Amino acid sequence: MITMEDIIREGNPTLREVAHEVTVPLSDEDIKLGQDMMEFLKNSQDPVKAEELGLRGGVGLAAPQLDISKRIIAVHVPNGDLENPEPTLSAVMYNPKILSHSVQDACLGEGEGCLSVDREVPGYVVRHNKITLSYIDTDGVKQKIRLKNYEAIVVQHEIDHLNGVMFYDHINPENPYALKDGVLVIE
Ligand code: FHF
Ligand code: ZN
Repeated sequence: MITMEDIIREGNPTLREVAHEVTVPLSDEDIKLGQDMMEFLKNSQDPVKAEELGLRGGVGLAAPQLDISKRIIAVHVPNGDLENPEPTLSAVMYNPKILSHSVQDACLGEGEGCLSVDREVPGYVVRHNKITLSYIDTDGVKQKIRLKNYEAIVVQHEIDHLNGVMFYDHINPENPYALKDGVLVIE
């Protein structure tokens, strides 16, 4: 089981590496890693388990955050409705790739945080509002999906980890809340 002790923090050079593609067909080891990453996200969003295990709530996790330099991400985005547990997006993605993106940009009004960053970094993290993405799923099948708004932002945060990029690399150091015209602010 993955816990916070398995997550490396900023300063660890693995977080700045470009991670390696995984081989297809997927190895049993890579399938197991993906399953463990998804279990972490679900546990981290379960108030009882998160408290027991001391987990910080997360909607995404990338293998480099576990000191494993492979192009594997997990995303589990809750829909916000406590009545309906159906997540809006829940997937383990191997070799995810952004094929195209919108001209329009977007950012989270609250800014971003990271499981590998134990401090608050204020400011807007401007990303693409819509992305078309390909990836290999847990069954080894190639998928192609379109994402927008929050789901697209989360996946871009995770793919950044595969390329050694941290969320604060996108923040304007002079004016962290400067925004160009037309950027969608997601509240
Ligand atoms: C998070 N947590 O998941 C943040 C961090 C925008 O690479 O967003 O570092 F638990 C992955 C509902 C809404 C339930 C929000 C992508 C952020 C990715 C993890 N929590 C949440 C929730 C959250 C990072 N990460 C603040 C930990
Ligand atoms: Zn992160």
